[in-house]
Amino acid sequence: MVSHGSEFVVVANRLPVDRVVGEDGTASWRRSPGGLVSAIAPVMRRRHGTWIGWAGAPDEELEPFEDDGMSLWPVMQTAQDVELYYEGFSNATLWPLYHDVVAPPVYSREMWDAYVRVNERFADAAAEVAAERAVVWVQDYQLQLVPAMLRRRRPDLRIGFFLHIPFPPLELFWQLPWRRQILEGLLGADLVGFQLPGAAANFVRLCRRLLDARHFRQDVLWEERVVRARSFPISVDVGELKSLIAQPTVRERAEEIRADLGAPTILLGVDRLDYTKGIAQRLQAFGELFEDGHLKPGQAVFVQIATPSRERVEQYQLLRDQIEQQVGRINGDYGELGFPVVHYLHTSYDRAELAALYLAADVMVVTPLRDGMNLVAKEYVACRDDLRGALVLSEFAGAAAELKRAFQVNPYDIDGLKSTMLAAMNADPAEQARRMRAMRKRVLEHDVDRWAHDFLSALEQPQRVG
Ligand code: ADQ
Repeated sequence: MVSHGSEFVVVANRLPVDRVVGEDGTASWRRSPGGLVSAIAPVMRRRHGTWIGWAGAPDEELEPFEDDGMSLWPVMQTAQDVELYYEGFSNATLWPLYHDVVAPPVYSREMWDAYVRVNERFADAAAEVAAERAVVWVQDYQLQLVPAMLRRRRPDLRIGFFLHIPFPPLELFWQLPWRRQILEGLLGADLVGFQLPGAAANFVRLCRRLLDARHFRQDVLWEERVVRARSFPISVDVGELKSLIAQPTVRERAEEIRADLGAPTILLGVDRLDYTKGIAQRLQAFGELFEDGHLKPGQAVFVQIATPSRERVEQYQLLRDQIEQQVGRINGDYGELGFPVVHYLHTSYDRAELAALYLAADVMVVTPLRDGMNLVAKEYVACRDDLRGALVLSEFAGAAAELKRAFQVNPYDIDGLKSTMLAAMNADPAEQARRMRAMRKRVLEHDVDRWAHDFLSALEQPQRVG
C-alpha cells in the first residue's frame, strides 16, 4: 500500500527531536544531541524526506508532524517495548556484544521477541510512508531486522542500512542465539554500510560461514540478489562547527572557561556516560600522574563532560557510581580547597558551549575501549582552526583509521595512557600544528555531507556483481 508517498525515508530508533516543556508549560520539540542526529539532519532537510522513529515517551500515539524543516513520523512504543526491545535487546545484548563484549551481554528470549515485534512495527511504518521505488535508509543496531521485513512488504524499494557501531568478528557474533536471523535481516538491504572495511569483511565472512552464502569480494549473493557490504566512515557537520567557532560569544566563552579553570593545562573528555568510552581508564591514568609526581596540583585540570545515557540499564548505573567514586577519590587525594583536579559534569550541553570547551582544551582525551567511529574526536579537530591543541585517541575508535596524526594509544595500557597524555601535554606549538593540519585536512575534506552523499550514491547505483 502506498498512501503517503515519500521519495526518501530514514528509519531510526529515535526521531531526531526531543520534547521540551517551557516555563509556561507548553511543549515544543528541540533537535536532540547525539551522533546519528548531527549526521543526518542536514541531509534530511535538503531532500525533504520523512524520518520514522520513536518520539521518546512510552505509550504515546502521535500524529505525523513537521519540525525543523523535516517531516517526522512517530512510531509508538509501549513501556514494555522500551524495557525489552530498547533497554533490553538493543542496549543490554547487542551493544555489549558488538563492542568486544566489554560488558557481559544478556541473552533473553523475551527481549528477542520484543526486538522482532518492534522491528515489525518500524517496517510497517516504512512500508506505509515510502513512495513507489523510494529510497529507504535504515539506521543502526536497533533495527537490523527491518531491511528484510520491509523487502517482504515492499520489494519495489531501494533499501540501505548503516551500522553506526562496530560489527564484531565471527568469534564473538557466534555467541548470539539469534545470529542467523540478524544476518538474514541485514541481507534484506541492497547496501549494508559499516564504519570500517574490517566490519564489512566480518559481515561477509559471517554470511559465508553461517548462511553458506556465495560472495564475490564484498558482494554477497542472497536470494537471487546482490547485497553489497561497504564501509562509509561517518563524520561531522563541519559547516555548523565553523560557524559556531566564528561567533565572538563562543571565543569569549572559551577564554572565560580557561580563566575560570585557572590551570595552565586543560584536558577534556566529552562522552555519553557509557562503559565503552574508557572514561575510568583515562581518569585513572590522570590520577596516577599526580601520584607519581609527574603533575602537581594547579598544573593541569581534567574536565570530563558525561552526558546521561541509558540510565535504566543496570551496567550504566554501575558505571555512574564507579566514575563518581573515582572522581571523588582523585579530587580528595590531589585537589586543593576551591581547586579540584577533575571537573566532572553529568549533563548535556548545547553545541555552542561544546565548541567553546573544544577551543579551551589543550588536550582532548578520547579513549574508548571500542567505538564505531567517535565524532567527538573529529569535532575537536574541526574546531581547532588555530592549529593548537592535541588529540589523544584510542586505537580502538573507528576514527583512528583516519586521524593517524593523533597521539594514538591503547586505552587498556594505563602506563601507555599516562605517557601519551604527557607527550600530548608537552607537545610544542609547531608539533601541535603539524599534527592538527594533517588531521584537519582529512576531516574538512570528509565531512558528514560527503558521508551521506557517498552512501546514498552507492545505494542509488544500479546493482551489479563485482
Ligand atoms: P555515540 O556513541 O553517541 O555515537 P559519538 O560518535 O562520540 O558517540 O557522538 C556523540 C555526539 O554527542 C557528538 O556529536 C557529541 O558532540 C555529542 N555529545 C556528547 N556529549 C555531549 C554533551 N555532554 N552535551 C552535548 N552533546 C554531547 C554512535 C557510535 C559512534 C559513532 C556515532 C555516529 O557509538 O561510534 O561515531 O554513533 O555514527
